[in-house]
Amino acid sequence: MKIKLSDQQILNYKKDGVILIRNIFSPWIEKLRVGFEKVLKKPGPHARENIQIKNHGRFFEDYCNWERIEEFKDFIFNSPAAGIVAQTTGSNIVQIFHEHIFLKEAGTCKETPWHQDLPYYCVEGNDTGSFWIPLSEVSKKNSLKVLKGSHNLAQLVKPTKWSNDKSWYRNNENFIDMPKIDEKNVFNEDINEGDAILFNFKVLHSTSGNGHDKVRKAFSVRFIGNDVRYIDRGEETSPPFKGINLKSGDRMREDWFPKVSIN
Ligand SMILES: O=C(O)CCC(=O)C(=O)O
Repeated sequence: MKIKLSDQQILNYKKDGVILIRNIFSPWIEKLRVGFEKVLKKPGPHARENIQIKNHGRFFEDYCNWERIEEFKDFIFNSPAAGIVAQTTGSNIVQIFHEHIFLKEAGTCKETPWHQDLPYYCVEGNDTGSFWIPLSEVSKKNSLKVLKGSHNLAQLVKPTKWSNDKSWYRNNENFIDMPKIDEKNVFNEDINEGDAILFNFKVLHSTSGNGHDKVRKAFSVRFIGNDVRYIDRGEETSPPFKGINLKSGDRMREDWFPKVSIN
């Protein structure tokens, strides 16, 4: 079913790089939970545990499983998600980039550090949209925080490895250090089941630890629109997409990143 965003939502997305869309994916949550549990049971080759210290909780992530997880594939191709990204980015072509799951056990102190997604990726462009969809009860305290307007920074911020805070790349000459986070511009809202946060790949975002007494699970899914092109970052990106065989400036290949209907 096509969802029509308001002009104000589209303007806010352009201005802030983030919007909260209420009650948009309610019919899909159960299905995404089934897919999430399948990945937990049988993680893919990219699965990562970000905490190595005993009794410090668990922060698990995995990505690029949608081709083997029917529930994720169904969501990507049949939910209103791609159509929403088409509207917020003014794109007439939307492709799936990949999906990502995150799990933080109750009592896990580890934060997801402030970061932009784009510098980890092998793409550049502005017509991007990542949905963050909670699959468990989430409050303001353990929800996603986003620095509004940070998609307009003149340069990308140096990416790091979440497990040890070391630099992701050996060569960081194209990146700047993390700017000061101005709390008054931080988007941080209470979020309910079926709601989603949509954000540009360039905005700075983070989550706190999980101080709640229940596990926190979130499903992220990332789409690319009209102006997105491949970029060779000279080193392994995240996700790595080994063997992609593109040159900087090429459109992303449709056999790996299929177009998704936006109607
Ligand atoms: O859920 C988290 O802790 C991190 C989410 C995130 O960074 C993302 O969706 O890009």
